[in-house]
Amino acid sequence: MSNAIPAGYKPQTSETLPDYLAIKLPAAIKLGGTPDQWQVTEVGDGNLNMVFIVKGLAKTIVVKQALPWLRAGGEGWPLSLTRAGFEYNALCHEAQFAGHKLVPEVYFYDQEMALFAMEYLTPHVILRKELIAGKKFTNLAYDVGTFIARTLFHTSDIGMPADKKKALTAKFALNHELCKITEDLIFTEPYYPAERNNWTSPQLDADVKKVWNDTQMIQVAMRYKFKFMTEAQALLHGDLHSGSIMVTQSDTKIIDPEFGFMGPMAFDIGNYIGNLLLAFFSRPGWDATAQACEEYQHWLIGQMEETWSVFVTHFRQLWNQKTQGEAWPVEIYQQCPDNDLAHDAREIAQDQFFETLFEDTLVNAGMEMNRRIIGFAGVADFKLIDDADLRAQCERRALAMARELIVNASLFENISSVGQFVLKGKYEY
Ligand code: SR1
Ligand code: MG
Repeated sequence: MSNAIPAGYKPQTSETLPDYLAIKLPAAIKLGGTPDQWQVTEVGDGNLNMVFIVKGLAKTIVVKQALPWLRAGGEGWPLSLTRAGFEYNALCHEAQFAGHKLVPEVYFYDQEMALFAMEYLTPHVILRKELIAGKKFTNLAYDVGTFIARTLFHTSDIGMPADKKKALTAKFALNHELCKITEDLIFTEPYYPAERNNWTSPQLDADVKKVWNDTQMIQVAMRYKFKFMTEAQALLHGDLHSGSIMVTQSDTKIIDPEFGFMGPMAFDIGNYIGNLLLAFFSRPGWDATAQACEEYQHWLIGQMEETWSVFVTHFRQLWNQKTQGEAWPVEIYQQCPDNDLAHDAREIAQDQFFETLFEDTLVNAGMEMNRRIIGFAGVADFKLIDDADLRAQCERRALAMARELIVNASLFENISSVGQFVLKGKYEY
């Protein structure tokens, strides 16, 4: 894929989209009525792309188009159109491995127009909005945990044949522009006075300066930047925060994998856990009473613990049943079903694997928390708290916890001990 703008590329508008779709939409997708009867609304509120809802008389679809720049940065922040293709490909792979129950269906992709059309999810709402509203979801942890387990397992050397895995690595290696955004915004800029940083000022000025002088934390951050850049372990969603998940009471869909690439597994899990913790620390800004705050915070910690344990259980199951994948190969670990030695060895191998992954996950969670408070891209959980003093108090506690996760990740024995530690609240920065 090249970075040049294709000759036929044109940013779509609510006015132009019906005529375009009338020609391009596959015949099987019947919106009903004629193009002049289709209602188009631009609803994109993310940082990168245009998103249209196209409502026909019989069916509604979503159309997502990349612009040659980053939506949140304007024309001064150019970004190649190829990201639409990476997102389309990531959605296809995720559906293949995690199933359509967890991933929206894509109807078609037009490379020249850097656009694809997909299922309209209704009555789904962005999870971040629901968390801010203090809502709870019964299946969420199970759905997110299994999504992460399936996509990561099946695209790693543990679950995928080496030739296919290397081909997948090559395919997504060209998504380097979006990787660079993550490398800059998560792993670099929060740790020095970068121009794009954006924190609650003046309330957090001193806290942010402490971060810039925290050599111990910065050394870990830089080590994890290197891991992010070099550990092509599995196909990541690459931006798995609560704004990339849509929910109803009974359904969960993971959307927006435009940052997809082959990277370290801990990045996806850590990103999600980091966002649950950001929600946790924002609660005093949202709940009317201390009791309501405490109760919802316990639910969020429960989500963190359950998501991790569903992920581990599911990943282990897939590993136990595997028939391919050259890492920890079946020839060594499953020579015969009654081979207890091989069985024990597999369990030990898995324990060691999850121990490393757990520590890396905690560091990545802390990195995500820091960048959402200090860096360019904040989160609504904090940003929408009007009272800046209260917001800063919440953010300060989140920064303190992020530091614990980054610097002391290896001291946490398991996910419940992280939960207990967060709830006890004995951390200061
Ligand atoms: C410049 S893009 C900022 C952020 O928005 C996306 O959702 C990613 O999280 C990215 O880091
Ligand atoms: Mg997004």
